[in-house]
Amino acid sequence: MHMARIFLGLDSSTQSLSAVVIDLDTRKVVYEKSLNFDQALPQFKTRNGVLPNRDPLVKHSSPRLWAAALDLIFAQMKRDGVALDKILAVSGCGQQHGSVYLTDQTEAALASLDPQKSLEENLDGVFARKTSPIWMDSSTAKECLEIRKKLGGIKFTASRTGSDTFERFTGPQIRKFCKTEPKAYAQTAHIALVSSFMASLLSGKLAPIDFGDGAGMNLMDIRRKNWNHDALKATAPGLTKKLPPLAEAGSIIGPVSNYFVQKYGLNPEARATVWTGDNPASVVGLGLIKPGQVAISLGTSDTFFGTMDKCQTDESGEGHVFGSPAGGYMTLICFKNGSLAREKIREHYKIADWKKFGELVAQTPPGNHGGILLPWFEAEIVPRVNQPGIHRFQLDEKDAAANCRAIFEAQMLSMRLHSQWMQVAPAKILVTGGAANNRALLQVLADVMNCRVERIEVAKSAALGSALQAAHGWLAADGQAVKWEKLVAGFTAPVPGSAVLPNKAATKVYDQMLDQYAACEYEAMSGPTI
Ligand code: XUL
Repeated sequence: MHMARIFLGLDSSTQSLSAVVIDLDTRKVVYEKSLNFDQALPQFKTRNGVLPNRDPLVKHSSPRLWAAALDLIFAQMKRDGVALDKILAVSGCGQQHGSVYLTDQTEAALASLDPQKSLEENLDGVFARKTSPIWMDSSTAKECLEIRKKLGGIKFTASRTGSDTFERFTGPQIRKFCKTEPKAYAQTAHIALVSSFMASLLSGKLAPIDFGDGAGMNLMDIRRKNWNHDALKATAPGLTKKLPPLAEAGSIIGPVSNYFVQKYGLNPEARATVWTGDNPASVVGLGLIKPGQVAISLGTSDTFFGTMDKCQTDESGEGHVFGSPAGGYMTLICFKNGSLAREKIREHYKIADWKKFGELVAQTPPGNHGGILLPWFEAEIVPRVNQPGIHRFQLDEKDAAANCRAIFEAQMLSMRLHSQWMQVAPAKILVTGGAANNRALLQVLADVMNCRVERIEVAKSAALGSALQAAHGWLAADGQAVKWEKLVAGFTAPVPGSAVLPNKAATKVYDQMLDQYAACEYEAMSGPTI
């Protein structure tokens, strides 16, 4: 009898743990579940997955919470009748940059997880630090400066490690821990990322860190894909011994821990594989496999994802380069003033809804008669703007329609300008997120980027990408290596009929407008708010 080929992908994100089960033969997602940390595990007292802290710059969570959530999601899958005994491999992804500090008792504890106890109980004596700094933490400005200086400035830091130093990145976080809690640092035998910590629980062994999540640490050589000794030295003493090896996402660690077999009926033959970060997993879940493929998420912040075969890094230090689970590289550029900024404009002009917003945009011509609006309601990541401010150039503040067009044109021109360093000319751009439902906005995007745009619906793209990663790793180990493109086909198709094509005349307008926009950015960043 033909055995169904079933794979499990998990996503340990900031606020929840999600599971996606795929059937490779029917090419269907057969199960999806999300477990919200605050609701399911109130004893940890997190708010939106974060522990309360008096210092607004400090954002930590609890590694015990993540372990407890893993127990809960397996119990839930068992209750829901998921065929856990048929799963061939498990992979996953975690919120990037977050770190877990483990004692020298960890290996023994992982190797003998007792199914009679909870995972949390099994981990007594394992944590050298009770809490884990996560990606929302911005308390390491000083450490960022120190590491960047030792590595020779922004350009060198970015070209070696894939990114400039950022406060949320793991290296600066480790340095701060070492400086402020030297005793606990000395007791730390192993440092894991959220992704490798979760993979360690599943495999019952200290798991490697993959090239995707490893690149979010300011510690990995982005080109050679090994630990960069200069970066390690610049960060903290004795780090070489504390980090696990690096490995490809999805590669097999070994069989799943007996704990999950005994307790939840997971297939004893199921393979535990190397996890990655949530953004690298999303790239696979969105179907971005070939070099030059691009997706834009128009969400709370706007995010630009792209794939590259050769490693290009951003000399200005604004964009990040991570390894892609599908081989090659991916970039992530995050624009903080996304839909929240659009919403501020909508509210300011008392526009009833997004449909009306789109109609107003459509009433105005591409290029907006030269009117430009820089919408930095909050300090912006790209370009680096520390001082929030709204800047208008040749734009009448009273003209609601022109302001609606202006904000979105500026956001798209900014994306085009600040993604040029990647040197990729995409054949099409996939768009996701709330604003992707608005055709008038998609037309502006297509025109500014001079590219076909298609909408893609991707709830749980990170967990789906992880399930596909599990399948890829399992097939490769089974001698059935399969091309990524073939693997993702059918799981990640754009919404039929959603294509928007660029308008040649409009594209020409934006080609000319790009320099003017860049000059406005330059002026706004050095000059007064208008
Ligand atoms: C990426 C980043 C976030 C987290 C969210 O650099 O910090 O996207 O990965 O989970």
